[in-house]
Amino acid sequence: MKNKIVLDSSSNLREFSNVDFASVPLRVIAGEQEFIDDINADAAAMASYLTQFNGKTSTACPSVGDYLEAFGDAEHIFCITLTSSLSGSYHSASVAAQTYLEQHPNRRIHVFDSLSTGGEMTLLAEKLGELIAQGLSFDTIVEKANAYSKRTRLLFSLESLRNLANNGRVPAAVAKIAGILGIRMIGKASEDGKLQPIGKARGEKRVAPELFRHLTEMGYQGGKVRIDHCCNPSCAEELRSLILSRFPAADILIGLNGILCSFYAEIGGLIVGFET
Ligand code: X90
Repeated sequence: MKNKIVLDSSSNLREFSNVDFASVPLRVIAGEQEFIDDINADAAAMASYLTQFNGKTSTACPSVGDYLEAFGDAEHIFCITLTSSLSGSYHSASVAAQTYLEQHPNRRIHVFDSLSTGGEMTLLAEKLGELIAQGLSFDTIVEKANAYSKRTRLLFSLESLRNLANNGRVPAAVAKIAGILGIRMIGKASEDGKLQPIGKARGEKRVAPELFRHLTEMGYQGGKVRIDHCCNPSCAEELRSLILSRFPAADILIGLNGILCSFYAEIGGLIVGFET
């Protein structure tokens, strides 16, 4: 059986080992300039370009056609999207899945709404990879993956809410409470896939300790952690050290935010997916 795992690029996952894989890019648009969130994209360069750019910026999710192209000719497709509460990516993927099944009635496809982004999507993809390797049936894989996704969470620290607020991805009231500029906000993905502020970190030095405190309060017990950052390796490393000092066997990977996540989490932002 030809299996394929398809994620949109908000997962920050760029390659995958044991299963055929595709990342479907979102885009950031700044005036005439378009930044496509593909494997070659330089998020740090975009972030520094945007600090000089005063015009209107926006983002775009993948189209139905983009997803159909990514599905290719696989027989069993497992697709994971950015939360449907903040993006049309899940909708595009779902319409593409319907079209695909009309064209290929004997194939199977499941679209997971991650209700999240970044490392929490990556963890689900890794779990799918394991379940596929075990040779389980399509329906069993979907069932076990859904159960697993109830045991993962997402935390993040954002340099500001500017791009999220300007693009209507957080309500004005939330942005106001957090303060739009100049405050590092700690937040989590809520149960319904929205951004939920849970605290502020006053000063860069407080970010990793605050993230670690929330991680344990949210039920982390030493399992997997997937940390992605934009231009902030020291904060990511500090979080890793804090986790390892309490949980020496923790499986922690540090990666880079792509174009989409770097746009919304901004320079310095961290996105952390973990198991509870
Ligand atoms: O144009 C589009 O369809 C993309 C819109 C994306 C909006 C949210 C992206 C979030 C990126 C920032 C912090 C994490 C918030 C996650 C809440 C579930 C990362």
